[in-house]
Amino acid sequence: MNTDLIIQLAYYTAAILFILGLKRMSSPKTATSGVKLAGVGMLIAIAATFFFPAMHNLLLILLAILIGTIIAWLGAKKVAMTGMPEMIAMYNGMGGGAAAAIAAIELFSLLANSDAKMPITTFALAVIGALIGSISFTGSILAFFKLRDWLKNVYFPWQQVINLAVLAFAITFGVIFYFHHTLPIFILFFATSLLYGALMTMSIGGADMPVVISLYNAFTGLAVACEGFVINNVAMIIAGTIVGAAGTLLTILMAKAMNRSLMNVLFVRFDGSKCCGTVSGTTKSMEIPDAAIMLNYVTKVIFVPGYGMAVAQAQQKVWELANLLLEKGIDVKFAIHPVAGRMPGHMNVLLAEAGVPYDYISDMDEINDDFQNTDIVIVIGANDVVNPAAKTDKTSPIYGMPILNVDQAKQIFVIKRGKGRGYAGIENLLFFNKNCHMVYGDAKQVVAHMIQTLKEQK
Ligand code: TAP
Repeated sequence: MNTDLIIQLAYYTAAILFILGLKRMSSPKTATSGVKLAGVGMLIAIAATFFFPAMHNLLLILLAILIGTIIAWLGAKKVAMTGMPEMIAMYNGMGGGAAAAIAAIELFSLLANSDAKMPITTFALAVIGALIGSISFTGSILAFFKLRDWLKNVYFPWQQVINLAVLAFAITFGVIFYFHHTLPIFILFFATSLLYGALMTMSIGGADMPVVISLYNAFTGLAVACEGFVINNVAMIIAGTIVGAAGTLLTILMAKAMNRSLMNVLFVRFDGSKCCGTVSGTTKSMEIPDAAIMLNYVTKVIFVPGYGMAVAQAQQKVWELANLLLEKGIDVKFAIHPVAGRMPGHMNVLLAEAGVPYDYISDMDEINDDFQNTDIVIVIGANDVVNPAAKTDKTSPIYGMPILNVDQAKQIFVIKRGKGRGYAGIENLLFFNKNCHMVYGDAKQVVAHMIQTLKEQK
């Protein structure tokens, strides 16, 4: 068998593993094996690359792989669940940057060798991949800094017009480069492309950042697919297309779950502090033991986890409390909103980590009609996803976002540390409901205290 055939077979095997892996990632039950399958696919694709006859600089490549592996391994081991979006943003940026770097080398070869020719379609794909990859690179890195709170939103006059002008310059320099292979045009093209990525992300903030990261994920996939065509690499074309399609679908789904259009996410300033009608009434608080004792007299309880549960790492304790209720014959369920937490599937991952069986977990659409027949809903560190303002307050930035109908339950306990607002930065009308009681404290400590109270009563 010749080497080329071996490489192509390996690439197709890798592509099949990517597709099967992605399919398995769509359910929490099979997600772990899906990640492993895709990882094996990536390993095969990398190994196959070494068989290219023209491959040289092997030592440098191996060194780069070693450094990358160590950094990624240590980073992934250390990262907290709450830091996952930042990590995804960083890896995304690296993918976009790598695609742009491939394009830079291909385009630079036109500069370095005046006899070199590139068909117009290949050139166009190289330039498009370079543009999208560069945008994803700087955009994702800025997103990383913003999620870390190292950078605030930046606004300036005529922002959108200036941003679009920079994008128009980048495209123009890309076109000019086809006719004039000169170093200044080459540099201007990449500089404006990279600048646009940074400018585009500067003003996006608040609840929109994870949607933008998902969009950059799609961009990275597209850039990789474009460069796959340029260097004739099947694995890059297939993997890039899959990532591009999956990222696009995820972006649309997330925007929909937050009731924001993509245009709105990208071009309209999200500012929760400047909105919403005034809230009348007061909130009522309840002592932890009192809340725990009330759980003895109910038949149905729904837990609603949110970002605060992730911060407190309370998932094990919550499952322990749920088990105590199950032992008492109480019907227990967990309700998950599609954008609870800070990334898609955030709550599913935490509950799976705590060992909560999938049968106890319901999606919003499945469970939303059940709240009205529920005795007590325990909201653990969730805020925006249970805010009835989404249904009633037209001035609210989350108006129209589907929420969990927690307000319809007979009794609601909200566990949170204090008066902190949710990601959208707005007041929560639920907390002022007559059937709602605030149980203040760190989620893990509150739930532990509830468990202790229930056990002492036995
Ligand atoms: P949030 O609305 O962000 O509310 C989290 C609440 O947890 C806060 O009000 C906070 O109040 C409380 N909290 C923080 N640490 C806590 C702790 N240690 N113990 C107890 N409570 C704690 O959370 P959510 O309801 O999950 O909503 C998610 C938000 O993120 C939505 O606005 C959504 O649009 C946005 N978002 C999510 C995604 C994805 S994909 N998940 C993507 C984009 C945007 P205290 O400070 O008072 O404790």
